[in-house]
Amino acid sequence: MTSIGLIILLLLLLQHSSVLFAWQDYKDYHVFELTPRDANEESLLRKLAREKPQWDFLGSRRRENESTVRVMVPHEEASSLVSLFDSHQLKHRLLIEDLAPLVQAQRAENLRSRLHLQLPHIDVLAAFYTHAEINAYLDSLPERYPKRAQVKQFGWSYERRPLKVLTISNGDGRRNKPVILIDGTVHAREWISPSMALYIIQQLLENYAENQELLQDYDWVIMPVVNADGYEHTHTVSRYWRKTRKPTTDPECVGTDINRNFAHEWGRDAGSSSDPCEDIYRGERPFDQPESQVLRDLLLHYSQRLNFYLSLHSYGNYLLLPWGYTKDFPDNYQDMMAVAEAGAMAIVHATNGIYSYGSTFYLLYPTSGDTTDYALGVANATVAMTMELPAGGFLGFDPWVSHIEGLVTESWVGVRAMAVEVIRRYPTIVEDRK
Ligand code: 0X9
Ligand code: ZN
Repeated sequence: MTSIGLIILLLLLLQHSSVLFAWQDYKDYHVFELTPRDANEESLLRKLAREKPQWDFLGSRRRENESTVRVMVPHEEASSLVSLFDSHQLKHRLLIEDLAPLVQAQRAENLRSRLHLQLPHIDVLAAFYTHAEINAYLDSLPERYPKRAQVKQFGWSYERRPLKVLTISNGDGRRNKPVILIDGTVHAREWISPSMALYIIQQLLENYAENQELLQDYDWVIMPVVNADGYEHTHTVSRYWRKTRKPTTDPECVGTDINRNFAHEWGRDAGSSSDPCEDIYRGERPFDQPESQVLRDLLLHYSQRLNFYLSLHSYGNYLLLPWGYTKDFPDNYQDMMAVAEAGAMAIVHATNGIYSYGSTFYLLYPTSGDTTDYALGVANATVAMTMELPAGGFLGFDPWVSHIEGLVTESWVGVRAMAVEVIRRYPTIVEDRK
């Protein structure tokens, strides 16, 4: 082939990028379930998770009342995994031999559910939506609610997707109210997170009559998708992707964990990784990801009136407070605990759903450079929290469409109760910030 022919072929391939970036079908991916019997085995598992970044340890003990850990591996890794676990006498069993039919079934359900989509209208309970669809919906809101909804673009993702933020008010024209700032989809595969952000938007705009009190003295600022590129990647290429899509120093490994890339106690080894192939890779420098810069700018923009920052993640039924980086507690820990308690109590009354709440370091594991620690430590948030929504589907991150309604309505009870508590405790801007 001539060199011109080769260039044309390359251009054609690029145009049809699906040829280059084919959907990962997870054919013959195995999922093992492990049951650590004591604290030693638990810490051994954590160690193995760090030594084997190519094995996807899906959180340790993350489901409510769960005493097991799940690990996903391609089939060629399965025998070395089994012999390693055997050599440590770790109890394990094969749960799923081939992930492909399940991933395929969900993909089909997702495509089917979007057949009748009439943008910019979306029905939050009826499907999971792409970043572009969510943006189209956000863009339509100021026209429908001219006095109450404002959309602003705060920047671009690495792959040049516009990152949008919605501000909701009650339209009374009063400026400088305190703010509740909520973000979603810092982690790409946690699909219930953008759905939850959208549900909150719908409650505040479309169900205004019932929620007026939440907007009387407060404005709400909502960014449903922070990690736009990663999220798109989970729709088009690889369902269980977590990080961003910016290349790293390692040509083999793409992406940084936005939730380890923030400049508050960034870079501690206990809570993040310097290895670009790991899922908790912190980047080469704080804020070397454009998406982190955008969220940082948003937090700093509102820092003078940021009474409540809430980051929506999944999964695990946790209300996680700072700090993630140290076992010490922040000064206003008890106040934040009272807010978390209001949320957990409201949920247990409504549905029997059980949430644990407390510091990330104690409840979950150490994290360093995450958005919630930054919100409290640098951006002056009065209350800062990560909400780990409940598990869904077979790996926790992948609820079926039919589960969306139960998940978001339950979680709204908690978010609403926490907002009410924040508003009650801090009726105005908190001047005396730490
Ligand atoms: O590890 C994380 O980044 C979060 N969990 S997840 O499974 N969604 O990845 C938890 C971060 C919590 N950090 C703070 N609340 N500080
Ligand atoms: Zn997350």
